[in-house]
Amino acid sequence: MDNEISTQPHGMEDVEIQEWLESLDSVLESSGPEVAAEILERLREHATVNGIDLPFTANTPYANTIPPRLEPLFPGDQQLERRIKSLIRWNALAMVVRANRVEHNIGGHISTYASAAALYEVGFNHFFRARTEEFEGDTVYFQGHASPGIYARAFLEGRISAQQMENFRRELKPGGGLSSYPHPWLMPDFWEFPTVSMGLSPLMAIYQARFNRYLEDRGMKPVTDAKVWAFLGDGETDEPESLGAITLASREKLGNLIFVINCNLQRLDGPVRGNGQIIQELESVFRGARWNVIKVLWGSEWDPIFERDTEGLLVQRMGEMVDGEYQKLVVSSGAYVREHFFGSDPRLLQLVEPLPDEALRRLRLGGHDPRKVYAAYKAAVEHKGSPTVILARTIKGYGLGEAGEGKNVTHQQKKLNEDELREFRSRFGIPLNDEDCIEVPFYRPPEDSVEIQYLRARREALGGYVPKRSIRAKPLVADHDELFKEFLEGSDGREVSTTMAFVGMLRKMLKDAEIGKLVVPIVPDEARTFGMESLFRTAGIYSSVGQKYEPVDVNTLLYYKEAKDGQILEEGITEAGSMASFIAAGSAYATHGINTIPFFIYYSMFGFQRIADFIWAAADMRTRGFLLGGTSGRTTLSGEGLQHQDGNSQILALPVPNIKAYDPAFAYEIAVIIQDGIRRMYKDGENIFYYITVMNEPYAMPPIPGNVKEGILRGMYRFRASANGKAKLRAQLFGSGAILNEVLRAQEILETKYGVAADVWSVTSYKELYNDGNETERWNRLHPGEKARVPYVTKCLADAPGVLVAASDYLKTLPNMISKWMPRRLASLGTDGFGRSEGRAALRDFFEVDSRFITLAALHELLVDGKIERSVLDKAIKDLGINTDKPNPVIS
Ligand SMILES: Cc1ncc(C[n+]2csc(CCOP(=O)(O)OP(=O)(O)O)c2C)c(N)n1
Ligand SMILES: [Mg+2]
Repeated sequence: MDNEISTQPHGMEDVEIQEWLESLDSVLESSGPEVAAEILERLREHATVNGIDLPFTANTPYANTIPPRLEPLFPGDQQLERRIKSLIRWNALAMVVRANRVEHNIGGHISTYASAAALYEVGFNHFFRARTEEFEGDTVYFQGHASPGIYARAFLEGRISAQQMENFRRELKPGGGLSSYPHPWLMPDFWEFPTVSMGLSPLMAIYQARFNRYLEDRGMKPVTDAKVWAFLGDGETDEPESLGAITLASREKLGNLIFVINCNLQRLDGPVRGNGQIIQELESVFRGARWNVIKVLWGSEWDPIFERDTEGLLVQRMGEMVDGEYQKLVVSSGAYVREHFFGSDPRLLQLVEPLPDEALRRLRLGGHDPRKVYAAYKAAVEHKGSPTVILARTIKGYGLGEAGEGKNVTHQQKKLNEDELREFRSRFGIPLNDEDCIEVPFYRPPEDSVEIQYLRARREALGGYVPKRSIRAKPLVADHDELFKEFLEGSDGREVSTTMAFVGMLRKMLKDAEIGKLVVPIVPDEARTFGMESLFRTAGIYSSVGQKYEPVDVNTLLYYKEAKDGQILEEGITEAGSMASFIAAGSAYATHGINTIPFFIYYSMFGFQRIADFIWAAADMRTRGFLLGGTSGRTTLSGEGLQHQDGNSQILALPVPNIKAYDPAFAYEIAVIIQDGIRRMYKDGENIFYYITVMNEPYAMPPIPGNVKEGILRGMYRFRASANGKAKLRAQLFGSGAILNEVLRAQEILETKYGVAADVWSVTSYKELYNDGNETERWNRLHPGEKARVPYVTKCLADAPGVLVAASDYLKTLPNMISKWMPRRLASLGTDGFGRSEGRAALRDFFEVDSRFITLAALHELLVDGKIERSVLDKAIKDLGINTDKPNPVIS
């Protein structure tokens, strides 16, 4: 992209240019901007036809998009709003400074909010509508590092106490504190969206706005003009997720979406684009993606100067400067600005001649001028047919003066010295004397003050307070026994995969009277991989424009049906976008009061491994629903090789505290888990969500063997006991997912060939067992005087004799995690290492998790225990055809 605006056409007289400009002005005056635009477009066409090579630029000049004459009247009391904003600035600063006085290095940010105060205050006073009984409300994603300002406003609103303010970043203090950033997990009545891992919120906001449309198009919520606002940092836009879905927003014509990018030209270490112009760069990217772009660069003080500049020199000069230079101007004196900015051309100097240096220094930027910000917001909410991005120029650390305004260190500034505090106090007119002010007390004017009265009245007019999170959906009531019954009965010998079984359940859920409408199937271009294409026709693929074409496969039964009321979110190849849809759907119980139940099925290797941070955000946000890792299992997915074969995700699910992770082997296990999950999340309102791995290996699904539901849910149950209870040699074998079948084969080999009677356990969730074991240990430690509790694993194995062997399609550490609660030593088999392009049998041999290696492991354990002779093992190795010199899969 080229930031430079071509300024000197060769050989063209200035007067000639002037004439052209004047005629355009007169058209603009007499016929309006549309006609003027039409003429320009025609001129462009005419020029192209005549061989004039017009270079492409998606940029407009470095000026405000909305000219002063089109600015609406500011409807508020500007003086009063400034006073309120100043109080918020003070309290936001105070909470960080105070916190760091008490505990050095507790952190917090002053300069982000300082730069964004006007952007937020105009929103709070005039735009952000609260969620009410009658109206769904606007949805606002606050920039995470601006949280002190949002808290400080809530403090003035009387929603946050002085004690909570005092305990900013000290959440464990008696009486509670405030979380550093927006975390619904930690402050579930306040924050709605976790935004602080930068880049996630812009993408989540896009899919939220899209999901709102989905709900409307499916008749699940009324059509409203509610907006989704997302406040971002300019540095944040370098995260690939930030801009990664902007074309979806324009393609879907999301006029309900507004990005506000706080362009203070700085990030943490220094300038975002010292050698370029981040605003122009973003403008061209967003305009190229067909967004409505509104630049708010210059404050009202600049308007008369622009007016005097009939030659357009000022705009030219502004377009020439790189951000590094602009940043320097911020920290410089008026004389410096005169010399280095206006001094480049005597005609520019003349423009500002009447202004004293001090006035030059105080020429505000657009993002600090509520009138300009108001004009931009109003234009944005009135704009239809495409999303809007507002690029607002501000100063990082605005108002901090010597303490950091515009400086490279400002992001990290957490302390101010006495002089700096006094200066800040004076600049913003905080009614504290010199002595009191250095204590940095929180300041809230009395309830009956004009400030508080005004602030309350504005919020009342907008429906209440923001942000505020509440659960508005009513719990489900049905038990769904009927729905899941058939899946408990087995497949009658028919070979099906657990994926197919799941898709069968999904199909049935979609038809259910209570949850049918609520189910949101989400898939990133893998539906055929999972055998879901039959749902295309029955449930339809959501498309906001329906289907404008006759699909190529229209004559087939399972054609690709797109429909405005389609239920499936076929997101294309974007796991991140699909996850954002999952989050929007899985949190709709709070955002919209609708219990949508998302089922996001994807290639398991591209889940936790690729988009774990979104999953973490979903967890923070108390998202509900089901993630399904398809084609999972390092040796179960054959052929695909290293990048695809997933032996990791069950491990990667461990750190997410509220995710239930299951690796079921049979259809009935999945049915039990999903039915119980729906109950726990949507009837009992638990803040959990599910990760279930499903495989593509077909085998006969057995019927549920008696009373094992509790075991399935708690993580393990005895699937098949040995018939030979009297045998001397005993073993307990643990298997999960598709590897359970290998374990069952090993059970047979051990019994028939080696006289070892083995029981087989299906371990549906090592994570559940691990959590249970730890929880039990902890309780015992904290309650030494009481009867010790017993971990579930220990209870299960109390009467289970013999050696212990576990095999899974994931890392060996998974079974090892629970071995300490087992009565004896555990031998673990797993798939540590890189996958291979191979068939299942070869893969299971390579990773040493097939029935032969399970048999070998059991025999070896018996040998170690002195229960069998070495010769038995030697013979077994030969009989089983095991190559003892084979490469170690972990490191090969
Ligand atoms: C994914 C991620 N990486 C790094 C950080 C650490 N971090 C916090 S704020 C910040 C700079 C923010 O700059 P910008 O987006 O321009 O916001 P500003 O404070 O300037 O408004 C960084 C690097 C983070 N929060 N998230
Ligand atoms: Mg920034």
